[in-house]
Amino acid sequence: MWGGKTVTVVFPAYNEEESIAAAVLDFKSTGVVDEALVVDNNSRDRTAARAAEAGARVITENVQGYGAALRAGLRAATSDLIILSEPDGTFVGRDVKKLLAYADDFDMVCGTRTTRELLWRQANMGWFLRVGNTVVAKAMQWLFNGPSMSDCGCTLRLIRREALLDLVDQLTVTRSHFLPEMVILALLRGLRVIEIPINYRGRVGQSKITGTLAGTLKTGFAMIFLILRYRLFSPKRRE
Ligand SMILES: Nc1nc2c(ncn2[C@@H]2O[C@H](COP(=O)(O)OP(=O)(O)OP(=O)(O)O)[C@@H](O)[C@H]2O)c(=O)[nH]1
Ligand SMILES: [Mg+2]
Repeated sequence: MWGGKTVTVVFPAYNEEESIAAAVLDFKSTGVVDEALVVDNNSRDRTAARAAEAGARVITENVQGYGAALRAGLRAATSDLIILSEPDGTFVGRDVKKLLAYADDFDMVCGTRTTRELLWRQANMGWFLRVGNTVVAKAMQWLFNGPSMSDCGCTLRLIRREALLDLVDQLTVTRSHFLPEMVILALLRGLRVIEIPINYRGRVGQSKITGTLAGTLKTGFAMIFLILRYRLFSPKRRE
């Protein structure tokens, strides 16, 4: 609970048996997380069992993809405040308090992994990823009149329930370029969005999106096309 509001953390998970229990326990140990909701996305390992043992609610999403898993989690969460994270050891549980500190004043609080002081030594955030994430984030900021943004791909973020209900049915992306659509839909609705620095650590287990240059480029270009498509074809911002 946070200021009388219930808090759920959603973890999309595809073959994360090595790290999922530690992630659930880390976030729950903050004392403010009421529910850890793991979305098992056709894992072939013991992800679901390990998550349940650690005290998470586990649901299954059969449509494969990072976006499909996150969307299923957003639909299944019933709390007042919903936080998206990853169960691969990259995010730090105590950072939820940073997101929550802004939740009274903003509808959506996004993390940024581009703050040098908060990048851990093993973090997969070399100059190419950092510059790429920032350039795409800036495009979103300028084309949609958003707040200052420096990371288009940080899963760790918070959304208030009322804001989520306003946009959840409009989310269409099932694959890895899911996050910019969530921000654009929020900005088009005139919701209050802010970005804040969070910690970013090295990953446990195998990287599935930004672990290769090909994967990074594919996701990056998909994000750019999505942003341009929304800019060219979506209705004007709602005030
Ligand atoms: N890539 C991918 N990730 C999925 C899928 N379903 C759920 N996920 C989860 O989504 C998160 C993102 O995938 P990651 O492999 O961590 O990709 P990333 O965060 O870009 O890169 P690293 O953390 O550096 O490996 C992980 O927690 C996955 O377990 C899926 O179908 N594909
Ligand atoms: Mg990851």
